[in-house]
Amino acid sequence: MSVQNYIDKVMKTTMQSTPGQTEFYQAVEEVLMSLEPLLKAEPKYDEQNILERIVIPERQILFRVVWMDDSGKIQTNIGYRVQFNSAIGPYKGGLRFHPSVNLGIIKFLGFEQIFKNSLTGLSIGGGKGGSNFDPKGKSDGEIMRFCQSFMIELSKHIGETRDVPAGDIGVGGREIGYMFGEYKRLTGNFEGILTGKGVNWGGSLARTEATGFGSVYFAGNVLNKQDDDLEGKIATVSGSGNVAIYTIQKLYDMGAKPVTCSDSRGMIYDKNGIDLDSLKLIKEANRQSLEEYAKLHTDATYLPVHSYPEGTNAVWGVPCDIAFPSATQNELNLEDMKNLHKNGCKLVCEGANMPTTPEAIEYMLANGIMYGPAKAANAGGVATSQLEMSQNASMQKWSFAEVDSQLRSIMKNIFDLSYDTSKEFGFEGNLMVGANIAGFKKVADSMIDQGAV
Ligand code: NDP
Ligand code: 2IT
Repeated sequence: MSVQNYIDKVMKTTMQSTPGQTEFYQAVEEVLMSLEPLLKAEPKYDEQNILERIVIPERQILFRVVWMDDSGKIQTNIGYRVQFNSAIGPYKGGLRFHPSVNLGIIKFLGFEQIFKNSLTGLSIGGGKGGSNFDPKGKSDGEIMRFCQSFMIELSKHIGETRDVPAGDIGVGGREIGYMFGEYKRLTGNFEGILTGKGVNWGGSLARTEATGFGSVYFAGNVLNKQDDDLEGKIATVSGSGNVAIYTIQKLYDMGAKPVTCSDSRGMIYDKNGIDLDSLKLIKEANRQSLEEYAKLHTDATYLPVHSYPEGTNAVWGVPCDIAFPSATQNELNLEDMKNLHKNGCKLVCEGANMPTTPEAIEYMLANGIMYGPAKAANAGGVATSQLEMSQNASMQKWSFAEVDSQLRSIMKNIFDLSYDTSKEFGFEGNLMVGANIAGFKKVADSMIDQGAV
């Protein structure tokens, strides 16, 4: 069978056997198409049925989460944990709490996590979980009762050497704390079963900053390869959560100027550069809308989502040298990419998972815009989670500088591996192809070593 027919066959079976999982198909198709040169060079992956195996999670757990709201009413949500692949280590990946969560979303995230984790060079398998719970507008007490109920079931499936969840959209330090407390109450054990923990109780310094910092380090590596750097660059950033905030912070450290941020209700354009202290106050401390930013900074423009030009995300209409999509999946489409191109954008570096649509990726590559794909560019978060696991296992605590320096070198290694692999397979500089092949190869070879599992 030709390689293209093999890929088509696996895509078709996936779509027939798991109907309605659109985002999952999108993630699978991107990886499988990128693997073509590898599959041509090495028939063993077809002979060993690797593609058929790798698109099916080793295990997926779906459970009811029942909790009581502040008015005494019982509320019900669905909980998920998809344990996708443990060929190179225990399952590792975040938990997402957002009303849009369904099995297809968790599977796309879990699938991407397999290859991202492999690229870090560390021993971590791929997994993801979450719930369709909406944290917006909930009191602390409601968040706590939800997290406790969620952990009552999740605790049966996780463990330091089995599966170690962390944060993602809607899950930060507060939620990790409530879940960790409940796990300890249920089992009596103080164990590193989650990462992103508080620094007083087993968390790693620099984990909070790691995804955003790592994304900027990655962009720096891409530019360095072109004898360029971040100094003086104008950057647009979407989102205003964990990843966006620390992307903005590190951009300033590296001499760049971030001029936008956004949330689900609107965006801010501040030509003077986003004021980091105001952003942290509004988002981290007070969980408010970005509209508050425009009240503090009268020079800045706030644009609500309903006034964005039809079919576009207004963040990508702002002229920039580098774009950092750092909010959510499919937030940058073909029209947005055309706008970026028209305005002279040189690099798109993905802090979020799968933020760029396939048509926009195609246009970007065809028009010479450099591309830092999510699996490589945002791997600093999970890599630092593994550094947290390492510290927990050895009962050590490393300094911020020590963790940050390891993060920097991991991001450089990921860039080099992705670049060298793209070159080896005849696609020099196409980091999407390089990252997908390099991430896949290590996992697939490990699956072959371990037999029919
Ligand atoms: P947060 O919950 O801290 O922030 C998410 C941000 O994105 C918020 O500003 C939120 O706005 C916005 N957002 C979320 N969903 C949507 C949507 N459907 N439409 C518009 N805006 C939206 O999450 P993170 O910063 O942790 O995660 C951001 C992205 O980075 C996600 O794709 C995540 O998977 C990815 N990522 C996260 C890592 C981590 O370590 N946290 C690691 C690697 C990747 P609002 O508050 O209004 O909802
Ligand atoms: O998408 C991701 O890599 C994350 N949300 C972080 C996962 C982790 O285990 O730190």
